[in-house]
Amino acid sequence: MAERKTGEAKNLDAIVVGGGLAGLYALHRLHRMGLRALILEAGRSIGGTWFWNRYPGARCDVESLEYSYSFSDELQQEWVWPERFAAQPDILRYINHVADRLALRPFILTDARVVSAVFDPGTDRWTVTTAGEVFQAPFCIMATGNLSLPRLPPFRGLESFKGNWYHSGLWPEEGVDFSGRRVGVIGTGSSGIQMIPIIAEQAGHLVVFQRTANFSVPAENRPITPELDRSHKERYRYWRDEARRTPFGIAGHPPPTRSALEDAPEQRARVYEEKWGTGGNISFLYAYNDLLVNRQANETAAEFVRNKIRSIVRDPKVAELLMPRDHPIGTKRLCLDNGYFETFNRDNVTLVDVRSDPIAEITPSGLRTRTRAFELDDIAFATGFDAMTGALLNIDISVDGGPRLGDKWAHGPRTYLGLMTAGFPNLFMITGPGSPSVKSNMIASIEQHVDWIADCLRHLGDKGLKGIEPDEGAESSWVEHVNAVADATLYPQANSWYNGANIAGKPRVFMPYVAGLDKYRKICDEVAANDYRGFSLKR
Ligand code: N01
Repeated sequence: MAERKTGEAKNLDAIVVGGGLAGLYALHRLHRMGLRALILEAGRSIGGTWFWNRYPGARCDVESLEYSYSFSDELQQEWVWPERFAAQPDILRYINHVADRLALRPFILTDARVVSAVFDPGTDRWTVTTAGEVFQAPFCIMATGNLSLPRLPPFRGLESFKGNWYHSGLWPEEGVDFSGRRVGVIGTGSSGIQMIPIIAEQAGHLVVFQRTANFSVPAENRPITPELDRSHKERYRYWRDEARRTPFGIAGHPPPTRSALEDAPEQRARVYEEKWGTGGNISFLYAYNDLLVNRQANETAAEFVRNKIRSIVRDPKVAELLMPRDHPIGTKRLCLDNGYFETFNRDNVTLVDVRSDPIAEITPSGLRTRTRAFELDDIAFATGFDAMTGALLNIDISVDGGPRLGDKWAHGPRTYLGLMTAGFPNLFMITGPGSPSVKSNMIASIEQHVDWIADCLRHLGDKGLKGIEPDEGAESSWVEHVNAVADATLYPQANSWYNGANIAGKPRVFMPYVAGLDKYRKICDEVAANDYRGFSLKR
């Protein structure tokens, strides 16, 4: 059944904003509790991130057998993942399968971008408005995603460009054929690094505009054999339990016990070589236990990757440009690639350093840096997202006669547990800033948050309570704690979207909680068990 448009049932028990992996599971949990809930989704269809990010080579950097819902044994048993790291079309197929299996579609409104959400303290209800419709419910759950507001740098002249341009996060559904064309890719984050090798194979010529070199390790992607599928499924409960006990919510990677500085250089090289051959970013960063907290230890891993780049890329000048030197490895999302560095050995690929020679403007026929002009038929922007807060603040969220979220967060997001923010009763965020979110297996974090929120709503219902809101004091302590945990690591040493550094003028605040999903889950459970410590419950 297609997602339906409906004019009925505008009064609900809960409104869920966003029809990605978070929104779909939230809807399912709320239905199971007998609540009337609806998803409002901006896209033409469901899938969230996996609906929009269709650029060539888009795939997940968490293994498929881990990056999937764990709440239903039926689902995890019946679904067959073709590859170790799932490609975007397979993940989107999975999401659609889940929506059908759980009969969610009649409760999803698509093409319904939410523009505002206003809480009325008199009636304890949220009024949520799309371009054409109004919905009301006592609870509003923001499942808007962490990387869902694409960011296009304000390049002069884009409107004059006669060719086609695309953003990785708004890729056309019908795909793009770059065969024989002159293509420019701007950006070398995860999205750029995934699309560049594939576009290079199609394009007549590809120019990669790199401002900051990025670390990347091989995915070592491969088909999942029927034997692996079977053996993993026989022990799925065991793997899921193990994942719950890990900081990333991902099983199969025993935590390291040694410091990188304990090993002699030859032994360290062997360890890194083995990790490089295994593939995967967790595997690599789990080579030693201090890579993300000790700069000297980190440098040993960084230099190993630089040496790999040296050995792969034939032109030493190009290799030098591709070597990251401005941040510790792993403090930006460590990219996973399929032949990224090898791509720069192709005759039809040119690397341009737009750090030393910045992009001045887009021209009708291409792009001009300060010193050179490039003729291009197509430009692909892999320039990232207004992460963590962008999608939330894109909605005008306020309390009638009270604060606006945009004003409250003017100096950076403030939340208690990344779940709620003081002054905004009954407004939940799934994987909000201040929670492990992007520093964990997103699906594991989504499930943990949705379960916590669903249990909270059940508690409120059972006790006849009208609402819940964090206390300012608890929120301030949490914000301090999130910062203190980050400050004890190397993460703040990178300019990244984790701390808003990718957006001019965005407050510089480290947003994910990096103590680990295992520790965080315990904290959330203790808060709930202690009568929602740090929250005020309203009669
Ligand atoms: O975005 P990014 P992304 N001129 O912000 C450059 C997830 N994800 O879409 O570093 C020139 O990382 C910018 O340069 P600089 C994953 O969590 C996951 O690639 O700011 N260049 C940078 O190179 C990831 O971390 C998967 O100097 C400009 C790039 O654009 C997150 O999404 C796949 C520029 C942006 O990199 C975001 O990744 C894809 C300018 N004016 C994404 N402005 C997987 O699961 C920006 N840049 C594998």
